[in-house]
Amino acid sequence: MDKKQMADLARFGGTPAFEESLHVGAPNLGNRADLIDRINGIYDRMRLTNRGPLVCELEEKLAGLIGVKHCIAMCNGTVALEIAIRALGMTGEVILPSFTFIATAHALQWQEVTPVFCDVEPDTYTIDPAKVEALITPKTSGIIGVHLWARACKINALAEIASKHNLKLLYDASHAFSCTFDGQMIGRFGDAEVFSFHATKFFNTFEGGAIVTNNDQLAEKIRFMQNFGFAGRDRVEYLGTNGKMSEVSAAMGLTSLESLDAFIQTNHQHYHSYQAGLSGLPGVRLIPFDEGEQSNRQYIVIEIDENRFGLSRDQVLNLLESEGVLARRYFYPGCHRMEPYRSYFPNAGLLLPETNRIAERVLCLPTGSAVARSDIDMICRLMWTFHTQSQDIQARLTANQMKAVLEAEKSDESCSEILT
Ligand code: T4K
Repeated sequence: MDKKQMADLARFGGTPAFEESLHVGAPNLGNRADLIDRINGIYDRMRLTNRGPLVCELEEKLAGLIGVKHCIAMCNGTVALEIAIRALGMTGEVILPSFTFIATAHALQWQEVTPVFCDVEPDTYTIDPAKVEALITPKTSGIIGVHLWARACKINALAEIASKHNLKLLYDASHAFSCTFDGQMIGRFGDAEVFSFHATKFFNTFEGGAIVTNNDQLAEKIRFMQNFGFAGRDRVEYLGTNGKMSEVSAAMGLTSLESLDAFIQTNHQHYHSYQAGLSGLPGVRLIPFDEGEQSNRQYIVIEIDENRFGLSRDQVLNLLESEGVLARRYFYPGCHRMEPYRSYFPNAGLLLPETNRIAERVLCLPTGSAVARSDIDMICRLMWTFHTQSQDIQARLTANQMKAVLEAEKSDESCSEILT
């Protein structure tokens, strides 16, 4: 199907390009038979959770892959963040980017630690080290950097600030499993790093996550805290919670690990297909990856310049949705414009100009093994048509809006006629 004219677009009466919707976050699935074999083993052993053999095996494999001393598998990334924050003794205020998934901020607020939102820098869209120091107060206990969309933060600069001010440094590496910074695996930096292995991540354990660290004492504390604080059968040493990963999740993780290279290869191919298909398209920038680093490329992110493209990011989102492409505005509108932070800090946005700017411009497109090369070619062709037809589209959308306003006014008038 080639959609060249405005009338071909689903928004204006054409047939949608995709009968079945394409998602950002459709899971990558490993070998079904291998997963079922592992689940059969769980049945036979009758060991379902509480650090069973599959969890231990997964932890060992992940620690080996990353090159860290300790990997503690968790029930999800959010609880992993909460436990890491508590185990590190973060209190008072912690500086983090607003441009992240809401879980990063909630993990602090949930423990009554105040998230202090820092702006992001324009090249990596990660926390801007140049703006961190100005936010440090006597109450600041730490910094959380987020390796957004699998692109590392400015790790060296953050480490320097943390060390100078004696702050804890935690990384939310939810997007960055199997990526490198300066040739070293993400997971080795800061006091600890946290991964998410949620179903929507390129490597998943259904739900899951992990904390990795080289600090022996911290690792021990985290292990206790994820198991209600138990340090022995009848001995509780810390305030703890239940953050354990189940055996079935570990079975999925071990199975996913066996396909890790294939998942990454597919993401790389998809990235290059998008690169080729969108090359030269005015007003669209595909967020680049450092070719010198290893990256999972699990997010395909485009930035749309409305003036050059002819349509706003939200108009593109809407047109794509009509075609069955469920693109996502990760992470619009920024944590500071979501509750409870919007009410707590109504003026936070004044210090976040870059966050506000990019939150209006970025869009994540489908990738991963559920997406075919031909799907990407179609998405790119649609993007070209949106651009070439943008003037007509704008005119039609404006006319539709006017019509809707007039109709609403008319129905208001007839209502007041009835009432009088
Ligand atoms: N820090 C950062 C920086 C994060 O990005 C995240 C999570 C966390 C911390 C917290 O980690 P976890 O506690 O989640 O482990 C999704 C994920 O739920 C979330 O894990 C992820 N980040 C975030 C970026 O995306 P939603 O609400 O956008 O997901 P949802 O349910 O709309 O799923 C996206 C699409 O994926 C759906 O349209 C359909 C498809 N999908 C989803 C699931 C769950 C499937 O096809 N199959 C599935 O099983 O948050």
